[in-house]
Amino acid sequence: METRDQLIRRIREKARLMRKHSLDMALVAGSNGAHLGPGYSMMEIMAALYFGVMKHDPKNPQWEERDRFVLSKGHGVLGYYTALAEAGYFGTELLKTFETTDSFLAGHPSLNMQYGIEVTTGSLGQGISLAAGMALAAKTDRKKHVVYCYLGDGECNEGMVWEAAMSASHFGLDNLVAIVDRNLLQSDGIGRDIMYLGDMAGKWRSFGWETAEIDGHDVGEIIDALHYRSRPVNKPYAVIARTVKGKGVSFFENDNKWHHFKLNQELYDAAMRELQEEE
Ligand SMILES: Cc1ncc(C[n+]2csc(CCOP(=O)(O)OP(=O)(O)O)c2C)c(N)n1
Repeated sequence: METRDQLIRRIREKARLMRKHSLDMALVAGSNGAHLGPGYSMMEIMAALYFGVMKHDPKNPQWEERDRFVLSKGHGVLGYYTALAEAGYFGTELLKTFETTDSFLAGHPSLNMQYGIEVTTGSLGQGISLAAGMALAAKTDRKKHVVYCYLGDGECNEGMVWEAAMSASHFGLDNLVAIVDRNLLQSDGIGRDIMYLGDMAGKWRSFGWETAEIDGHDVGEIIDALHYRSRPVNKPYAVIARTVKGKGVSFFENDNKWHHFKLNQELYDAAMRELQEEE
C-alpha cells in the first residue's frame, strides 16, 4: 500500500512532467500562442485530482461510476490535456498536435468522451453552471459520483458563476466540488483592479457553500482538502486555492505577459532547463 509521502511524491512528479509536456505543446502552438501562465498555476491540483483524488478509469472513459471533471476556466488546457495524457486517456505524443489542424486538442476543451473530455468549455462561467446541472442530475438519479469543477478567480467576475453557486446550495449538492484558482491575475491584469472580489471564501460561504482555503501548490494540503472526508453533507464545497500564475518557471511566475504567449525555442530551452534542474 502506498504511503502518504509516496503519494505526494508521485503527484509532484506528475506535475513536473505535466509542466514539461506543456512546454512542448506551447512550442508546437508557436504563433497561435498558448495559455502558459493559467496552465502552470494548475499543475499540482490537476495532478492530485487525476492521480490521487478522482475515481476514474482511462481505459473505460465512459464508466458510469466515474467522477466527472469540468474545466470551467477552459483556457487552462495545458493543465488538463497533460493530466489526461499522463493518466493514459491518450498517448503523450499526441500532445504535440496541440492546436494543429484536425487535432482534438484545441485551444479550449471540446467534448470528446473517448479521450476523457466531459464537456466543451471556454466561455467563462458556463462550466460551473454545467457542473451544477451534472451534480443535480447525479443526485436525482441517486448516483454516487462527484463532480469536480475548476474555476479561475477572474472567472468569478461572471454573474453566471453566482447563479450556479446559488442553485447548487439550494439543491444541496454535496456531490459538487468547486476549486477556485486564486492566482489574483486575469488576462487583462490584476483582478483587484478589474473587479475586486474581496473575501473569496466568504463570498462562497454567503452563497451557502462550505469552504476550505489552501496553498494550491502544496500537494499535502490539496489531497487533504479534496479527501472525501473533508466534504460537507447537504452542501456544495468550494476549495479556494492560493496559487501563483506561471508557477514552476521563474520567469513565467506572476508575470501576466505569460497569460497567453508565443513561445520560441530560446525561451523554451531556458524554461526546460529550470524544469530539468528539479529532477
Ligand atoms: C465569457 C468570457 N469572457 C471573456 C473571456 C476571455 N478571457 C479568457 S481568459 C480570461 C481571464 C480569466 O482569468 P482567471 O479566471 O483569473 O484565470 P487565470 O488565467 O488567471 O488562471 C478572460 C477574460 C472568456 N473566455 N469568456
